[in-house]
Amino acid sequence: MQLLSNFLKHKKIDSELIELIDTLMLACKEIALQLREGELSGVLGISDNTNVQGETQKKLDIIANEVLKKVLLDNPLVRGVASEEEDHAVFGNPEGRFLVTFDPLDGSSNIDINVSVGTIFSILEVPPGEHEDSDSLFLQPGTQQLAAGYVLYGPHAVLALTTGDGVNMFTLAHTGDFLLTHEDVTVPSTTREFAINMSNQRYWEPAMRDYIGDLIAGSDGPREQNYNMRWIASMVAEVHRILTRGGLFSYPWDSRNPGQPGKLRLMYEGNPMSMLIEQAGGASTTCYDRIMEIQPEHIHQRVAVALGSREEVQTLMRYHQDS
Ligand code: P6P
Repeated sequence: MQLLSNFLKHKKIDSELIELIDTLMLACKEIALQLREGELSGVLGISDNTNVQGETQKKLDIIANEVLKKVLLDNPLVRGVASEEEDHAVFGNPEGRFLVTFDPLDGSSNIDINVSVGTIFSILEVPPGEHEDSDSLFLQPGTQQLAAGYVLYGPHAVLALTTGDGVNMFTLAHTGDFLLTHEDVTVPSTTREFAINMSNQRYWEPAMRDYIGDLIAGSDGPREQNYNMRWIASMVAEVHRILTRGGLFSYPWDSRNPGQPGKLRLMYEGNPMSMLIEQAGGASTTCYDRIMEIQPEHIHQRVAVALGSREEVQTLMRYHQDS
C-alpha cells in the first residue's frame, strides 16, 4: 500500500503542494480522532454560537475549524484560509503561496446521530502581485483550483483527492498514515440512483419537479426504468457514494429563499466537489451552467448543485433548458 506523500511524489506533484496536503491531513487526522471518541470526548452537542450562515454551531464545528486554521496558518506556504465558520478570510504569512478554503465539518447535523460527516477543502494560488490581504484574493472560479478533496469520517476515514490529474482515494490506517486504496476513480456515466431532499419538492422550479417526477414514475413513466433514492444530508457522503458507484445528487434552487441560488456554498462545497466529480469523468452544474466556470462575488456565495453521472446530469439539464 502506497503512502499518500510517496504516491504524490511518484506523480511528480509540486513538492510545496504535497507539503500543504500533508499539513491538511494532520488537521484531518486530529478531527478524525475527536470524532471517533464520540460522547467520550465530551465534544458532541451544540455550542452557544451561530456562524456567519446563521446556523447554530456544533462544538465539533468550532473544534474542527480551529484545528484547520491553526495547522494551516502555522505553515508559511499558506497566505490565508476561508472557512464556512469564519465571517471573513483569515491570513497568515504575507509571502505565502497558497489559499485554502474549507468546510471544516460538512453535514455536522449528523454528528449527534453518529452518521458520516466530512471536511471539504479547495486549494488555490495567490494571484500574482496581490499584496493586500482581502477576501477578494479567494474570488477565483473553480477552474483555478490546484487541488480539491474531502476526508469522509465514516466507518473508516477516507481522503478523496484530485490535483488535476484524476481522483485517487486513501484510507486512514491505525498507524495514522493515509494509504492508497482506490486509484483513478471514475464515475459511471449512467445511473439508477438519485439523491435529493424530497421534502422540498413543492418549492422547486417546475423543471426539477418534472425531472424528479419522471424518475419516481420509474418503468411506468418516460424513463422506462426504476430508480433508487438516497438522502444522507451529508454532501461528502453523497459524493463519496457517487464517486464509488455513480448517481445523481442535487440541492437545487427553491422558493424558500428565492433570492439565493441554492443552499450549498460555492467556494468550499460546490467548487471542490465539482473538481472531484469532473476529474472522475462526471459532470457538475447549477442545473443550467457548469459550476466551475462561475466567477465568485463573495466567499460565502451559495450555488444550486446537480452533479454526478455525466449522462444523467445532461438529462437533468435538458429538462431545465426545455423549460
Ligand atoms: P438539508 C449539510 O448541512 C449540507 O450543507 C450538505 O452536506 C447536505 O447535502 C445538505 O446541507 C443537507 O441539507 O436541507 O437536507 O438538511
